[in-house]
Amino acid sequence: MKYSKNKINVIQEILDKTEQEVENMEPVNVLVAGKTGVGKSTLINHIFREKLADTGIGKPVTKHLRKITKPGIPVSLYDTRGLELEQSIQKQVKKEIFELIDQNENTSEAIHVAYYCIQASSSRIEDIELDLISDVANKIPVILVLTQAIGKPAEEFRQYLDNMNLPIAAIQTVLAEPYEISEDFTLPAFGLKELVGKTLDLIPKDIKRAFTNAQQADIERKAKEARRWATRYVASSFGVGFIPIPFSDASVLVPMQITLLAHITAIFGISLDKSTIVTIVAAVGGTGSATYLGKTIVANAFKFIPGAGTVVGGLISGTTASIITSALALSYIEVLSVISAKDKAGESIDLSLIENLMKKQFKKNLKLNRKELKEKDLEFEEDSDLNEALTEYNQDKQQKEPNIPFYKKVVPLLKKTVRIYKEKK
Ligand SMILES: Nc1nc2c(ncn2[C@@H]2O[C@H](COP(=O)(O)OP(=O)(O)OP(=O)(O)O)[C@@H](O)[C@H]2O)c(=O)[nH]1
Ligand SMILES: [Mg+2]
Repeated sequence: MKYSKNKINVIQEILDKTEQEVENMEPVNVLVAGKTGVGKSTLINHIFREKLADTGIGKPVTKHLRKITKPGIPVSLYDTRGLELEQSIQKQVKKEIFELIDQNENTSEAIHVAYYCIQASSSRIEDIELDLISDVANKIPVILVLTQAIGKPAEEFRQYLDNMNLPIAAIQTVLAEPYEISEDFTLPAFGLKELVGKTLDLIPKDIKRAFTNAQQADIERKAKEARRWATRYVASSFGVGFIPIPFSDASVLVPMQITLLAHITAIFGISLDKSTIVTIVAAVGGTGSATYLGKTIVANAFKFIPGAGTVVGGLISGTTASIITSALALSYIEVLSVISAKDKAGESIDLSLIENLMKKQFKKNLKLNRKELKEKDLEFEEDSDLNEALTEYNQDKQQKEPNIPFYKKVVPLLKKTVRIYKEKK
């Protein structure tokens, strides 16, 4: 291995490795078609990370097709326009779409799935759209996405389309962005997680990793994938054949920890800057130098593992190494989930809270026994650990900066006083 144990800069290594891994992922290629204004860009912005439709680089491929990409996100999107215009233009668009699909077939640019978007409230679908959908569906899997779906009419429209038995792979109603019905009632977004699930069912196996990374609608799924991999990695690194190492040489664990953190970051799909990684690593290790990191992580961990013995002169067995490394992985995944959730909500993160959270989760996860670890790997839908981590973060934030406006505290008090006064009278 190329690094020298002492000089290695752990943080930079994690960042470089992550970047390289994402770069090596074969991207998922998605065609997003539909008339103007139906909500294609809104859908893209909410399904994928970093508001891709707004912040990605859009490059015209043909007159009516645009390719959107962004470094660090393993996805290429093809956005169409012009389908609402006169027939001759519609024909042209159709031709361009077919050429795109055909030209790239069996290459790394092959389109893996198409989202055909129709506004749910339009409650009708034109023949030209039906033709296009059928023809595209002959070549690649098409998911019919009913956008801006609100209430019963959307559901009825979905049923109507269902009954048409179109040659499509799936239908999904979505509300990508919450919809404000009145000042005090907003319809929450829905359907995106389901769309992610349906997409993953349709794309080739080797592309799933890229899609999981690029999407942001289902954070639990990212966590699940990362845990599944980490559990296997830990088992294979520290299982049978692991020779106990002296504590003084705990830094031999560091290369594995770097691989672990980098790979989790790549699976997860999250753009971490240097300062965030520094914070997270510092929370468990203290510094970015390898000798130190290995020892501090282990020393920190030893304090919390029941029956692990003393640090000084002690040997680190495979079991201990695997407990420590699993705890590191799980805590890191929980923290990344919180950061992802904040990113998705467009909120900035507070690094000192992240540091606290990482410390707390690490301590907690060190105490898990092996059976609990296994169960953790199997959890999927309702992810209590991720929710807990998020609640923990939010509570700390509340405590740190109670941001309830003054009037919100005073008005209820005044109301109560008036009520009591009235009742007394
Ligand atoms: N609340 C809410 N508004 C949406 C949603 N989808 C689309 N809209 C609104 O509908 C309008 C059009 O959405 P876009 O995403 O720009 O539509 P588009 O298909 O990309 O349109 P073109 O780029 O012109 O083809 C915008 O004002 C959006 O805010 C949604 O899920 N929820
Ligand atoms: Mg658009």
